[in-house]
Amino acid sequence: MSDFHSSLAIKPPTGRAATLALFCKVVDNFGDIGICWRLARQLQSEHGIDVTLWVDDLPTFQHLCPEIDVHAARQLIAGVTVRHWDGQDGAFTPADVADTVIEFFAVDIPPAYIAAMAACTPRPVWLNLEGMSAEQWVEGCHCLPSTHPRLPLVKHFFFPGFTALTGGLLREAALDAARLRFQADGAAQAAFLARLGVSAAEQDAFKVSLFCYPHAPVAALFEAWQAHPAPVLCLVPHGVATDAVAAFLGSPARVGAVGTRAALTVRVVPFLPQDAYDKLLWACDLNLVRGEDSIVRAQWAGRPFVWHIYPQDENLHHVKLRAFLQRFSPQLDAANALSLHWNGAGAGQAEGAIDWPGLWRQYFGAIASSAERAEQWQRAMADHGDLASNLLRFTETVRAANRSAHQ
Ligand code: TRH
Repeated sequence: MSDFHSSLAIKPPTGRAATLALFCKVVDNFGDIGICWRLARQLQSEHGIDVTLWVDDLPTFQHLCPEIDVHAARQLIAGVTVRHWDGQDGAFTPADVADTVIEFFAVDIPPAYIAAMAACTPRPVWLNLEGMSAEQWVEGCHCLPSTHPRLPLVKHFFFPGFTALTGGLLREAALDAARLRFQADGAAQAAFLARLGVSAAEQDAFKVSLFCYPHAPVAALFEAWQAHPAPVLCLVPHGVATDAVAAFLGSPARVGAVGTRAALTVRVVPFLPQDAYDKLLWACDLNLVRGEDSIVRAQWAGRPFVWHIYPQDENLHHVKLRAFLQRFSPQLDAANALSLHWNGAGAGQAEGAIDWPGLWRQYFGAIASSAERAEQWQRAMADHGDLASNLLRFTETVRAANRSAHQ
C-alpha cells in the first residue's frame, strides 16, 4: 500500500483491520453488483479494509465473477467476504457491526442491523452510495446528512460524479497503467481476441463492442454498418440484444455464433468476467456501453464510446443523458446526434425516418475528435481522485466527528 493510500485507510482504535459492510440488492441487470464488487475489491486490495459484501442475488453475481458459489451463505473471494443476504430477519449485535456501513442505492438494511448500529459506541459511519448523474444538483446533495427518525444515527449521502464537488468515479490505482500496456501490446490484444474466438482476419476490422438494453435500435445500426466502406466487427457478449443479433445471424445468438453481411460481421462472445470485460473495451475501437458501470469503464478505456442510458419514467434519463453530453462533448455534434438517437432522444425525426447510415457516416467522419476527447476526458476525470479513496477520506471526517461527539 502506498503512503498516500495508507494515510486514507480507516484506523480503528483497536489496531485490528478496519471493517466495512456493503449492502447490495440486485434490482435488475448487472450494474448493482458490478459496482459493489468493484468497490469491495478495491477497498480490500488498495486500502487493506476487511470488507463484507452482502448481496441478495448470487447467480447474477456469478455472471461477472465465475468463482462465486451460488449456494454458499458465506465465502471469501479476492479477499472480500461475500455473504448471501437472504432476508431482513437476521439477528445482529453491536459486535457484528462494521466500522463503516454502506447501503447501495438506498437499499433497506436489515432492521436488526440498524438497531445494532444505534447501540455501538461510537456509532459506525453510515453512507448511502447513490446513483451516478452529471446533473448539477448532485454537487449540492453530495455528503448531505440525514438523521434517522427514531434512532440516534445519521446517514450521509455519497454521490459518484464527474466534478471535483462529487465523489468521483470508481477507478483502481493500477488501471491506467494496465490499460496502456495492453493497448500498446498488439500480441496481447490478438491473443485476448483469439481466446474469444475472433479470427485473425476479423481482428483487422474496425472493432466495436456492443452492450445495450433490448430497446436500442440495434437493427438500424447494423444496417448502417453493413454499408460502411471497410469491414466492421461487432462483438456482442452473450445475452445482449439477443433478438436483434439473432435476426441478423438468422440463428440463435449462442456463444460463438457469427455471421457476415456486406461490411458487417457480428460475433457473439461469452459474457465475460469483469476484468476481462475491461480488456474487451480496451481492445475495441468503439464501445457501446450502458447503465452506470460499463459507461465508466468505457471512459477509462480512453476510446470513443456511445452510452445507452438506463431508461426511467417520463424520459428522465434523457435529461441525465443531455447533462452528461453537455459535460463530455459539447462540441462534438455528430457524436451527440448519434448518442441522442441511440437513446430515442434525437430531435425532429420519427424513429422510422432516422437516417442511420447518414448518422453513422457523420460520426465516423469525426471519430478522431471523439477519440481525442475520450483521452482528454479520462485524464480530467482522474484528476478528481477515485471514488473509493474519496469515500474513505469522507468517512474519516464523519468518524472524527462521531468520536468527538462521544467524548
Ligand atoms: O447491467 P446494467 O444495465 O446495470 C444497471 C442496472 O440496470 C441497475 O439496476 C441500474 O441501477 C444501473 O444499471 C443504472 O449496466 P452496467 O451498469 O454497465 O453494469 C454492467 C456490469 O456488468 C458492469 O460491471 C460490467 C459487467 N459486465 C461484465 O462483467 N462482463 C460482460 O461481458 C459485460 C457485458 C458486462
